[in-house]
Amino acid sequence: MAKIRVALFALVATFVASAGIFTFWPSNEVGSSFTERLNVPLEASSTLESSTRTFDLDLQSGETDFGSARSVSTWGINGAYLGPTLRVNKGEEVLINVANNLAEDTTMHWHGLHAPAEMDGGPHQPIASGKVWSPGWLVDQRASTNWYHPHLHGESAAQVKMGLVGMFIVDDPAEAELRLPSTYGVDDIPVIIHDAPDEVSRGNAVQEAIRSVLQRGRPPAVTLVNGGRETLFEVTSQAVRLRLLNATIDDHLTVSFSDGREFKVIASEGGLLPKPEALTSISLSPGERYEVVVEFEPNDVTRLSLVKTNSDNQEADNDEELVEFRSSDDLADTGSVPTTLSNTEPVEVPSSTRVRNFDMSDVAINGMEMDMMRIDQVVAAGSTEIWSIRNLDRRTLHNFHVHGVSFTVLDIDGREPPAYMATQKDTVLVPPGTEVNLLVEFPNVSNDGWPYMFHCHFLRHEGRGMMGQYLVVNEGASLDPEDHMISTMAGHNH
Ligand SMILES: [Cu+2]
Repeated sequence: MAKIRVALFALVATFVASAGIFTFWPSNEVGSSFTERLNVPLEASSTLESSTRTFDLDLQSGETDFGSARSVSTWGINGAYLGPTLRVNKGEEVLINVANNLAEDTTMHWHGLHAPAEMDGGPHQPIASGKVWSPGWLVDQRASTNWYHPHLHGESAAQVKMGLVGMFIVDDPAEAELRLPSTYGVDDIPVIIHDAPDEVSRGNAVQEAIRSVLQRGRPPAVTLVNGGRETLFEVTSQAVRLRLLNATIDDHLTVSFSDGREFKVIASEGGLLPKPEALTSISLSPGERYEVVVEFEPNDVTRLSLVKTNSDNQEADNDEELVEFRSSDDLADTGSVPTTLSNTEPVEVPSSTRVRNFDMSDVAINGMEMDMMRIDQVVAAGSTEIWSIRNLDRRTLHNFHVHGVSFTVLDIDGREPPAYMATQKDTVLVPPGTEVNLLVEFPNVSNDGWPYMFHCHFLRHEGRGMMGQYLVVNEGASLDPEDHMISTMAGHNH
């Protein structure tokens, strides 16, 4: 082994000397230089019958050409790669028929949606190959940008990478009244930032050998936006709303524009902020979403730039530009972003609020790795608690995602978070050595027997065990996990 390493180092040294380190792969592996159009996922078709909106999703395998010489095998929803954008109105019942036409079992989780635990699509709702799963619920939450992806225990990272990712947008009248840019695909566009399938990132055999020495088996992910790399978006309006989603497996992203221009953050994961906040860059850990509005002059050009840091807190050796925005000479007037976006009540925390502690370290939470059959926490329906999350690791990045709820970030190491990060989130970064306190409002509806997940959304960690389960039970019922069972233990078959 040592001899092989020496030989490979020699090989690497030769390449470094001749080609300049890191620059020769894998960015040339995947298509173009800002000439191909940015793909905008289609809006999923649906039928509306007596206030039930029904979608049909077909999970399938296929082949996708990422612009290099060969096509690679990919998975998609209603297509070969990625999925259509689901769109529902607050107050509608949604019914989603998810047909698993893959050769493997999977699940489909509605990340950010306040669905009943039994409909949540977590590890307890597997969809066997060849089967259809049809969850339904009343959509009772604010306008917001959410997403859907598989959550099969131990397999989330791999299945997300294959392409099972789509956006899930909730609309409501209050948001519509603001007249924000909202013409889908024209001035309101999903920006799904995600990893290309491993087959693309791996590159050729020589690159693979070099990588295995330099990066100890950690494949550098090729990052795509809506399935493409270095694509072009032709701007036809004075302002464009970008719905940013970090759907990568393991990268903390900092997004900005190549010319440093300012943009306005208008919404976080759970919907509109109280007021817009002007920034020149914004960070998203895996699973996080922000909506931003960026303005253009006629004949204007800028690029969406990314800086990536992986969960080992190593910054990738690049400052990638992924989408070019190029405006025409005659831009539609989109009006300006209102100075007030929503009326969010200031948060009051009663001193009697129950506090639960979650210590994250390595791939465990409170020293325990995920056990499908173990209930970790029990909360009362309609209650509010403080969840205190600590990252005990000295170097590793973690984040914390809670299913079924939105939370307020009370403080990060005792300091107030920036306003855009404070309210209505469902995923938050917990940097090494940091304590983040969340005020979590639990669903009013109990779902005893069916747990919700909480976990690190760096999916490499989640897959190795950094996840736990909580039950929402009727007010007054025992909050002792020992007094409850998971439905699968009671013989439910699903
Ligand atoms: Cu983690």
